[in-house]
Amino acid sequence: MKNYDMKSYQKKIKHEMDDGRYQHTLGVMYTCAALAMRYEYDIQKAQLAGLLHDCAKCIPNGKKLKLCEKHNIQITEVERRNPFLLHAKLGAFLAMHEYGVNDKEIVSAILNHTTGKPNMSLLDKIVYVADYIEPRRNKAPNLPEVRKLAFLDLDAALYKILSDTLDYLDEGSGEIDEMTMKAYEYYKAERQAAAAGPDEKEENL
Ligand code: DGI
Ligand code: FE
Ligand code: FE
Repeated sequence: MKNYDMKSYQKKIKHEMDDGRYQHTLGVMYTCAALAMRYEYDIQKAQLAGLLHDCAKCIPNGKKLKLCEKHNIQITEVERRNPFLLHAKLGAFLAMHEYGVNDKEIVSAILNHTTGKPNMSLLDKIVYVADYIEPRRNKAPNLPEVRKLAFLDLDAALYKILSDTLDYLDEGSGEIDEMTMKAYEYYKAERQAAAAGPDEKEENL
């Protein structure tokens, strides 16, 4: 894989965000590296995905909508009502066009880091989980449990985060994006099938 100049990416991204967001970004970057070590993924690629995952986060919401329209990035009804969600799609676009990242796995991980999606790649999962558990995070419920789980069973951690996120949204904290629900349903079914074991799975066919 290509050798990325991490220092210059860090310098560039620092200028695009406030300090709190930059500290979160560094936390995600190093947590991605740790998960990559644990699950045998390319460490540098995981770090770069973590470093860039929120590159569009600090763009004001009105500008996010305008930039998506300008670059023909599809905006769903839910995204129009909750423009912050667009920082994932816009971030993936900017990673390619502003940061010159062509690696499809990195772009996909940025694209899917907020809602998740069905059938995520290993890097998608690493970034999604790292974003939730990085050291500076302190609001989510069950953080100590999810942090430990992330290093024991990545899919179990992913499912727990999806489930806790939906609970949080259900309490009235936000409108549920279709992709968040699809991701949750997909991993719920996958975990049920795995728990049932191969025999029962065939019986259910
Ligand atoms: O950008 P970050 O804050 O680091 O993290 P993120 O991109 O994962 O965004 C986290 C927020 O996104 C968190 O408050 C939960 C929210 N979220 C995830 N899925 C959905 C959602 N918000 C809404 N309204 N709908 C969703 O489906
Ligand atoms: Fe984000
Ligand atoms: Fe983030």
